[in-house]
Amino acid sequence: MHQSLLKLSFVASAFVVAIASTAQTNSKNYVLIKEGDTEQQLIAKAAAVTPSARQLRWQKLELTAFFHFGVNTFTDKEWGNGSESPSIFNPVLLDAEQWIRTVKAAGFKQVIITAKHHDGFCLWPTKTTEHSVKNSPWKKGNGDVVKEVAAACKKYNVGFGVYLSPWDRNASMYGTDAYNDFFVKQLTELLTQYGRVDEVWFDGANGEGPNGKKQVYDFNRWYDVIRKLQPTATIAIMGPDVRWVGTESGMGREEEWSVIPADENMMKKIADGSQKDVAFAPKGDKMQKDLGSREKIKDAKALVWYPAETDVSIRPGWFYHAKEDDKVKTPKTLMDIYFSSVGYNSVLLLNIPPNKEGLLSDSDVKSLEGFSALLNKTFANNLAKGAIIKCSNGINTNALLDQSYETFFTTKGKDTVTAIEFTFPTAKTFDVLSLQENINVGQRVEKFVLEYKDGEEWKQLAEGSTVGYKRLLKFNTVTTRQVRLRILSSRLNPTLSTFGLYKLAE
Ligand code: FUL
Repeated sequence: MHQSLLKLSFVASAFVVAIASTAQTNSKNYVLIKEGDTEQQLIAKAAAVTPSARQLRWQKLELTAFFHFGVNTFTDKEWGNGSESPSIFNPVLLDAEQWIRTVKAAGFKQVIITAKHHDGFCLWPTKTTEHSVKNSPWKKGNGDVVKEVAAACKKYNVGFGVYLSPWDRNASMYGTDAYNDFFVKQLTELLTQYGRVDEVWFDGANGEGPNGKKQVYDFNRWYDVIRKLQPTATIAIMGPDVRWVGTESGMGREEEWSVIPADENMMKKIADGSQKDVAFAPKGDKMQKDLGSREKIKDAKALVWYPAETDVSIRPGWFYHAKEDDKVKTPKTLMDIYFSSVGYNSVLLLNIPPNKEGLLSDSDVKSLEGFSALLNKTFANNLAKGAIIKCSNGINTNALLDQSYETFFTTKGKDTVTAIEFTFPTAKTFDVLSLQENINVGQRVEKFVLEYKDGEEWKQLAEGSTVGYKRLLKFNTVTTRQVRLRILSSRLNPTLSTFGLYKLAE
């Protein structure tokens, strides 16, 4: 089955819950909707759901990197079947510092290494199986890829995460209860031997075991282990903190709500108070165009903060294949992906697969350099800086241009609509709008338009629905001395932390 379909079918299957922390404030990352709540009450509740501390930290990273590396790198495959000999794994020049230096220079704040992919081969010398680096010729069996990546992350102050595939095509006990114990042991090793772990990534692929049975994964138990051993780590995809955006192309959704309905099982746990701070990985189709609009939440029994992560590879495959050296995405394509992921209220997880030598290849490094040059050039200078701002019902309008995320604009009274006018000292030329809501107080904006003054007339430049942590819009280049942002609909008073206008770098 196609990987995405596998992931989807698993997402659709029933599974539940984990324990999460609350945000620093009294607000929570979930809320129960009571029978009899009016639409207004429901919308007010939705607007007050906020990210947990770990979700907030993760969202602010914006750019994270994936390293798919393992036996597939040597067999030229995407999925191994578990019968690969450890003797094929020999990345003689492996230099994790080169990986981390490269991605850090390109603006990435956190990385995730495939400690074990579906083939079951472990990149660390685990005690749980012989199928690992300890039986490979690399460093005469004394190597540990996970350790080298963790150490490089620490050295360069980059976040460190692990991908541990639930699906294991090598483990003989796969398909039985014993596999869950085996998995807990593997998790425990990863979460106790390498210092702080910032993200744990569980994929949705769930194949047949050797006994013909599908494994029932004990996710709740695994989540408990993670919360206990690494309480600040986000659990992604098949986990409660971070949701798969629903594509593997780098294309998020334009209307991206981080607050979405929770399902019935989750609600029960909220309602009976069996856990103090709960968060859930809701089941259901995550590929729909809209997951959290008024229409989508109107019958919800509970709502949860569950933000989207957009995973995509810099190459056609997830693993390195020499034949794809000339198919590395260009800096321009990576910029487009930045706009359709980070710019769509999501975090980008870009995969850059190390090659057989254990290095990031020249073509990937060049492309990343080109991407970060475009990114830095585009966003170096906010052209709205120095504007005179007018807003008849605004509070703290100066916060829009003060470059701080924490300070924010909002509206007076109970106003949910507003118009903010910016007049520049001289005409400015731009084609990008950047908006950020202050998600510390929730996600609220539902509809906005940007207009510019052409003579005496206001003309529309761009329009959008959600903003969230970050919303970027491109439009035809315009030169003007005045723009106006109109917020046409919002759940409670809208907030904005930043307002930016930029010119796309070529
Ligand atoms: C998929 C996996 O099957 C792929 O091999 C890859 O790891 C990707 C990120 O997730 O579902």
